[in-house]
This record gives sequence, structure tokens and C-alpha cells, in this order.
Amino acid sequence: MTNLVQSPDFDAVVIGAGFSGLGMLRELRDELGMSVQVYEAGSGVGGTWYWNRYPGARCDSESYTYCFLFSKELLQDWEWSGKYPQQPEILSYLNHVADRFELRPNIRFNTRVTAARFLEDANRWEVETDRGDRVTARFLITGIGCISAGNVPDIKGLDSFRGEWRHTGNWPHEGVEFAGKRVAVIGTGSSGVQSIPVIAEQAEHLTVFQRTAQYSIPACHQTADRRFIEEEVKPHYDEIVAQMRLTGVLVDQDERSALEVTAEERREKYEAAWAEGGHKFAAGSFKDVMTDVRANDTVSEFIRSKIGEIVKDPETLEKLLPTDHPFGSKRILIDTNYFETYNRDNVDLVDIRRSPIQEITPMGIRTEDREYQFDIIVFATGFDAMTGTFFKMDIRGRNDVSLKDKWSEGPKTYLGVQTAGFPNMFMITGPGSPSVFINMPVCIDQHIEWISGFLQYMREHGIEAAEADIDAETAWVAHVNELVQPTMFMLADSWYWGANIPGKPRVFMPYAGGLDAYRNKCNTVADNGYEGFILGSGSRGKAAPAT
Ligand code: NA7
Repeated sequence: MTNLVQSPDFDAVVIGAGFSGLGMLRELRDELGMSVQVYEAGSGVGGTWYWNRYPGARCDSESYTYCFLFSKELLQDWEWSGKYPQQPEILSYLNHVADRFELRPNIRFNTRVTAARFLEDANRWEVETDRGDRVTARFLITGIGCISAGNVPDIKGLDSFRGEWRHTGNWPHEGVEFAGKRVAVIGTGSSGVQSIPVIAEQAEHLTVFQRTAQYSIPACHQTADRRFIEEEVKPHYDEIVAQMRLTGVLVDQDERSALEVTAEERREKYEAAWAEGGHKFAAGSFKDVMTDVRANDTVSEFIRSKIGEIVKDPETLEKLLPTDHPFGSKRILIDTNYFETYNRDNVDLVDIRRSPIQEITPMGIRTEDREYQFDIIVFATGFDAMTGTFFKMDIRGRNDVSLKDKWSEGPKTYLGVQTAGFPNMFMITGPGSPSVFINMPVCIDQHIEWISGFLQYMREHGIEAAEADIDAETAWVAHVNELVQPTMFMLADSWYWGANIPGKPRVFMPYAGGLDAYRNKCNTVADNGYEGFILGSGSRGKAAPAT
């Protein structure tokens, strides 16, 4: 028997039950008293952490900072077992939150939103799902994640492969059996760098297909330091949360330039940061390593020297040394024994820039110079980030304009929370917000709080509809574009630019100005009566965008 939800009207429909969807549901239902329907494609909560179950999947933010911030009791109660949270533990945490705050009754699982249309006359969103639900809601809120639409490259012959193939972002719940198998991993981004050392330990043989050599920093993962948590974190969570909310990070940056100290001092600093591991290596280093190429050269060269100390085989080392882009111009990678893995006898590295993949054959992979045989191919080839998941749905705003058409030249948003022509649709960590540059739950927390404040304001002022003004949006897109100009991000192709997806417009999507500047801007907008938004009845004419 189907269990259709037909035509009820909600205050809000929320798409996704990861950090964003769960947090937004709790806020709207428990703080604002709204009726809320959440749709989730997976069979459980978790979002990104529900789907990304590949071996070694772990978060790069330290565990005591990777959590919901809204509940002091939750912060005190939950115990993370390691310095960084592993995927299974994050999933347990999110399940705990769903149970503790009784969120499941408002979530419809195994149900994917396929379409959402703004009904101008009714001033409502009509939402359809792949299970035949059709509901309406005043607000449509997306909590769909930034990296959730997997990218399996269009390589000739994949259908003919007789073995098993998987994408890291859609990993089977029962796991994949690597023992005794010849395995290929294509891709050396975060997912590749995390999974390669674990797969190498299990497989008979592993061949890594690398397109771009990477800088990667050791995580220095370890079991959680209980003394640190009990004495320095839990009694001070209020201050820690305040600091995280302000800047998103808990690192004191050295205010000196990398170029104003001696080579010896620099080396000492980098060695100490390398020994501590993780994102502090970049964030806690000199102030200009991400903005000045000469300063950056010093850190890029340091990392190459460390890779050189680890990797024994000179030919493999040469392939692994990143020389075509500066450190930090692509997503910074954090690993556990990544480079060490290439010293194993059962691991080979293929540089596919020198010998590109021609096709996938029934037996394996053929590159320009030879054919390899595999039982399993793992695609660690990333995601159609930031916009891909939006485009899997047919979202239509005023005049039946589709979001896909509106964003055909790249995403256009105001503050990364709204896009003109789509009234009452809010995006949690949408393109144009800091999102992927900061600890995600912290950005999500800020968006939830801000959106909630906006909805309360609308309620208090009898405002039916809120819509980004086209001029404010145009200015914001230009601002996001300006912010990236002085940074290292200009110097590499990356998914931040959409460069990993053939045909995707090359537009820098996240906001690179830092969480503090972003938060200030959002707060100023709110303080000024939500300037840059058209607040009105929602019907055409009364709330027409300024031109
Ligand atoms: P990423 O970071 O996008 O990495 C994907 C990797 O796959 C990267 O090494 C790519 O090389 C490589 N790639 C992509 N397409 C191809 C094709 N067609 N052929 C060969 N190699 C390819 O994705 P991840 O899943 O690792 O990480 C995503 C985010 O999750 C990460 O940034 C964190 O925020 C968490 P390239 O560098 O493009 O040359």
C-alpha cells in the first residue's frame, strides 16, 4: 500500500535530513511552532554522512567542533571517540539528534523531491516527490548539501565492465569486500586520499589513477584526549561556541608574513604545524600563505619536501609531487598514511595526465599505453558540487522559470540564501555563502538562525512573501567574484569553479570572505529590515523586483 501525502498544506517543506534539514526542522517546529514536512531520499537521516560510507570516510574538522550548537545539553552529553569524527560516528550522532528531539515523525524517508513550483496566485510552493506526494507549503527550504550529486565520469565502456564498480559518494550499506581483489581507485581528492590507505590494507592489489598530484597534510588522528575534552572543552563550550560562531575556526593565525621571518623560523613553524596536523597547518600558518604567491611558495615547497621524505621510490615520488598548482588553491586534503601507502608492495600509481584513460573494458581499464585488469573500480571522482543537487529537481519560480535556466551561466544568489524570482525559497548553505570553506555545521547553524529570524520578522510584520531583489543579487554575485580575485583559488581548476564537470560554467561558487564578514553582512541586512529583499504580498505586481 502506498502511503501518499496528498495535498496537505504545510508552513514549510524542508528538503534533506542531514545537518541542515534536521536543524531547520527542529528550529521551525519547536521554536516557531510551524507545521513542517521534511523529505529525505535516503532511508535514514544523515545526508552526506548517510551516503558517503566509503572506507576511511572521516570529517576534517575536530570532533568537538563538528556538531549542532543549539543545545548546551547536547554539547555536554555527546562523547566523540576520536580527534576527528569518523563517518559511522557522525551518523550515530545525527541519529541520536533525530531521536532526542523526536524529529522522525516529520520526516518522510525514501522519498526524493522531484519538482517544486511556486504558485503565484496561491502564494504557495507546490512540491512533488518520486512517491507521488503532492503537497503545498508557504516556505520551501533546501538542506540538500553542497557535495551530494556524485560525478561518475563519462568514460567509454563502463557498462561493459564485468567486475563491480562504486562511487565513494553512494557506497553500499553492507560495505565492499576488497580482500583478494584487484582494485582500481580513480581520483585523489579528499575521498580518494582517505580511502586509498584503507583499501590498500585490504585489497590484494591497488592501482591508483591520479589526474592531479595533491598536497595533503597528515591528520595526526588519535583517540580523543579525554583530559582536554573534560578540562578545556566542556567547561568552556560557551566561549568555544561563541568563537566558532564568529569565525568558524578556532585557530590563532600568525599575523606575520611568511616572508618577513628567516628561512629557519619558517621551517620551524611549518614543522610544528605538520607535527600537529590537520587544518591548523593552513589556518594557523602565516597570514599571507593563501594570498601571496611568494609566501605560498614557501609552504608548497615545504610540503613537497615532506612528501619527498616519505615516498621511497623516485619514480612514484616524481608523480606524486604537486607542481602545477599552489597549496590551498584546491580543497586542502587531510590524510592518514596517504603518501606512506605508495611504499607498499601491493600499490601502484598511474599518472593519467601522461597516459590518459582511453576506456573501461570488460576486464578493467585501458590507458594510452596499457590495459589493467581489475575486479573492482572505485570512482573517487567527486561531485557536481553546489548546484548539481538543485538541478536534479525541477524547481520553478515566478513565470514558470526553472532554476536550471536561471543559473545556466552559474548560480546567482543573494547572500547564498535566496535567488531572485523564487519567493519564499531559502537555501541553507547555498552557492554564494561560505559553506564549504568553513566547518559545515557552523555555517548551517548560522543560516538556520538567520532564516528563522527572517521568518519571525515576516510573521511579526504580516509579510506574505520575501524575495531577493535582482539588483541586490547582481551586486552579491559580483562581490563573491571579487573576493576570490586575490586568493590562491584563482590558480587551480577545482570543483569550487565547477571545473570538474565538463560543460559546467566556470564560476567561483562559495563566498571566500570569511564567516565573520559574512555573518556581519547578514546581520546588517537583518538590522536594516532585510534590505535587498522585496517584502510583500508575493503576488505579481505588488512585489515586482526592482530593475
Ligand atoms: P574531489 O575533491 O572533487 O576529487 C575528485 C578527484 O577525482 C580529483 O582527484 C579529480 O582530479 C579526480 N577526477 C575527477 N574527474 C576525473 C576524471 N574524469 N578522470 C580522472 N580523475 C578525475 O572529490 P572528493 O569526493 O574527493 O571530495 C569532495 C569533497 O568532499 C571534498 O572537497 C571535501 O569537501 C569533502 P582533478 O583534481 O580534478 O584533476
